[in-house]
Amino acid sequence: MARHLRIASAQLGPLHLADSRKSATGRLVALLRDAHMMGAKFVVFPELAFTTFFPRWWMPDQDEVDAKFFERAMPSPETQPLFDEAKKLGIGFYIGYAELTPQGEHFNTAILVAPEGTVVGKYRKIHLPGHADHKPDAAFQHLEKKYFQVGELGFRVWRFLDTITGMLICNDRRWPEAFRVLALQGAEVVALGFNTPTENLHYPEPPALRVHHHLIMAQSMAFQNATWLVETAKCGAEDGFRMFGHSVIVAPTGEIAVKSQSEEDEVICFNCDIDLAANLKRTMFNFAAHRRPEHYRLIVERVGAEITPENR
Ligand code: ING
Repeated sequence: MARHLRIASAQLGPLHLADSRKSATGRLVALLRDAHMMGAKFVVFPELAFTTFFPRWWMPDQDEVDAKFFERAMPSPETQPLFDEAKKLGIGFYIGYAELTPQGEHFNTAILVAPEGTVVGKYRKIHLPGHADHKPDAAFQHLEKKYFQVGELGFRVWRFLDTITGMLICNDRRWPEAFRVLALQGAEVVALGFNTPTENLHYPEPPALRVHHHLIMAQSMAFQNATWLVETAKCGAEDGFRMFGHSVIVAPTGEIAVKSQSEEDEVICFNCDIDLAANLKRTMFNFAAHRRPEHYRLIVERVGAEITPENR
């Protein structure tokens, strides 16, 4: 009998600078209830789900940034209602937030919370896009390299709701290595929250092309690693700065099972056959039978591309 898990992607519309933790948590609780009515047992929320995407703002006062956007505890009194409701409904969830550790470290973090309300897994974002310097002439900033440290927990998986589940965050989906490390640990489901600007801050890029990239990456990463992939957006115009939606649940076959329609609060849900990947893992993507790591050394040893002298 194939294992099934009804998974929901709980997309969040805009959170503005003026929005409180309390109001954000209230919307997340409402999305959780919607997911429950759809029969979901696992809900994937977005990256940085309790605040606006603050890396778009240059804020030199770190104490102000810490106070306004970072969580010293998760759950905290303001976010506790989400954990209470999930426990009451018997739902496990993934959620992203800005973590400030007791040692003063700053991470873009995601956690896996069991239906009993306990945090069973933590991931700290490794691929931090954007820049650390102020770009005063740019329409907006993308200061993840300023506000966050590179995560040091690695890419890991956990036994979760009778599946092997891994976590990634946003820009990680642009780096195939991240998915492969999870798949090499047996990942069957990958949860990924994202906040992706509609506009490219570096050069003019058609917004439809950015969505195209998002969708082809999701489908190829799910297929090439024979995993379910749930990618959930925080989206819409936050203080006028638009981010795209297109939350998706992608099957190990690479097919989009369901996709969100709006750039607002919206829940999509699918009854995922976790064993759908069995044939792929046994044949086409039987890693043990087909991979040749002895030829992959450059992937680990080299950071940037290098052109050898004879090819210059
Ligand atoms: N956001 C974006 C992402 O990777 C980005 C940043 C967009 C980088 C487009 C490069 C191109 O989807 C986050 N939060 O990583």
